[in-house]
Amino acid sequence: MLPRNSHVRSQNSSRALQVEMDFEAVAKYSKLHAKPPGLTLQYGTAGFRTKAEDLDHTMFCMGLLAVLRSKKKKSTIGVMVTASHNPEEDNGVKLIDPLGEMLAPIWEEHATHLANAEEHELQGVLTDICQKEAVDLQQEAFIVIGRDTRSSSKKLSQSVIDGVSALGGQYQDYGLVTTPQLHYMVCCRNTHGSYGTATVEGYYQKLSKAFVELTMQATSQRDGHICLKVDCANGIGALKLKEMERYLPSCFVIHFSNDGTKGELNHQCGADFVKVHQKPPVGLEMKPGERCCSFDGDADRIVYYYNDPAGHFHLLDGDKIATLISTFLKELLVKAGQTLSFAVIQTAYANGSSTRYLEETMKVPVHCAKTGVKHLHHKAQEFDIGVYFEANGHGTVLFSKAAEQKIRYQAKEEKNNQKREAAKMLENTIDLINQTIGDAVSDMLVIEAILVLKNLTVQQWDSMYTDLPSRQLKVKVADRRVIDTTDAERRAVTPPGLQERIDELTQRFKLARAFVRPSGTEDIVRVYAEADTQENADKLAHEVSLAVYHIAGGVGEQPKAVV
Ligand code: 16G
Ligand code: MG
Repeated sequence: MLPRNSHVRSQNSSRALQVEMDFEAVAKYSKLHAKPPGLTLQYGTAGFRTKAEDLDHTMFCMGLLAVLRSKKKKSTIGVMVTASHNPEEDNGVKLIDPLGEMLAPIWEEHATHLANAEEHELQGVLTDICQKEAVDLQQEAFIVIGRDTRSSSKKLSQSVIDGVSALGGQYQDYGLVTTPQLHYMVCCRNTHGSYGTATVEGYYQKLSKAFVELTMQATSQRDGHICLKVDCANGIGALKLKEMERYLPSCFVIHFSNDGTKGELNHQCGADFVKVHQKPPVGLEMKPGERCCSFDGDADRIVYYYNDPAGHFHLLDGDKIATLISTFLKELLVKAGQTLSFAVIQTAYANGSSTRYLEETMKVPVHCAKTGVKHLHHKAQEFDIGVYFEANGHGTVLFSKAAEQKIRYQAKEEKNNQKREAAKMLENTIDLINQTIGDAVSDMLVIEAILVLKNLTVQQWDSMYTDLPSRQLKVKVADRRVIDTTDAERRAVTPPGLQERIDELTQRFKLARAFVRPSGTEDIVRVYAEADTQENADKLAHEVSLAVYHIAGGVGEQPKAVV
């Protein structure tokens, strides 16, 4: 219950806030970043995302909000300007919390509130956030800002800076960086350097040192060099991987495709394109057996692939990556004699074969989380070692503080040579992986190191298990919120009758599974289906799409069969 004088108190504190917050500056700057009439946006799974031309005001507001968040947490906060794998004309923004995590959910609500406030409401909303969150306005604020290579990003990041300045925050603009690099900077700054040095050089040095030390322990280095083709989606990953190349051993040969010198960002290339279309990107020539990978537009996702001698395309997605990394870590834990809790976190999109392989062959506990990094990250924190990957190639490994300490201690003090070596490899893996968020560059180095250490070809890695054929489709409905899900999005609770219909359809196929969920980034419903053959997966996906269309208020043309 509220104290009897709470009303009076809040009026007083509101007056005090007005004295301390420079509303005049906010009003002055905000006129320069006017809100487009009628625009309402929601801070979704990965922040705000829409057409770049509509985002100036939202960026300004996120600058303001970052200052309040920084004051509240007494820490550096990050603001990244990117729309990841979306087309060039889109853009987006997300805030990064103190340890490099995604923004806390309650602040996502504040973000939505603030961004949608009309000019005359801005002051009230800011005051309201400060009161609800007990923000100490005397506290200093520090913001780090980064952006991707989109033509709109520079100007939009300036709008963020205006927001930061309007509330008197200090900032450092890191300019062009990958999303995971900015997450890394935030974490470094808030751990006073213990996570690493908060510069791009610091990032390259940390990762390359760990990579060199880890691969040095390889006994059989194939023919001595690592050769990899990388599709950079014509995005920031190209710039940054090129910068990093000189920190890597010369035996690591990278062939760049879609490096931004010719093609358009994310257009027929990049991790999302390759995963969704299950085919190689344009602009990348593949000889049979050649190991290739694709980053997405802001380099926080990666998928691998190759062509077999018969010319068939094989995709190694986030599930295959999680399996490779988990196998490697589990073997090392056994060698080191460490008994740490270990789990893999997937989403409903994980291929059924991967889950079966992890649980039945590798005897690893698997958990299913809702789509979106924050959900997987959160679950992974419950274990000493939590490997999380979305099938789309976004993922990383989290080590608890206690696990990290145990491993580092053993790597130094262990008397038994074999155990000590295993602990050292675990230690290098900890340093190589970007624990703040999925990171295409870091994940790529982890994968390449494992393949060298285990002396595996990409085909051998692929043959760990065989994916069930799958299909993803989109359905347009009048209001996607009519679909509500449960059980980590694997079952629909509304609209009535939809889940029953999906169950009925699924039963008609062998090894089949299907689910639907409203997208968090687009105004559509997503459909996923897998079955024993591609034909059946396609059929099931189509049937389920029709069910969504008819039961959940489909608009436009009825979904067509997959051809
Ligand atoms: C965002 C999420 C990604 C998720 C995707 C799903 C982050 C940083 N990114 O890109 O994890 O897979 O949304 O999109 O959380 P959807 O809701 O449109 O299917
Ligand atoms: Mg991305």
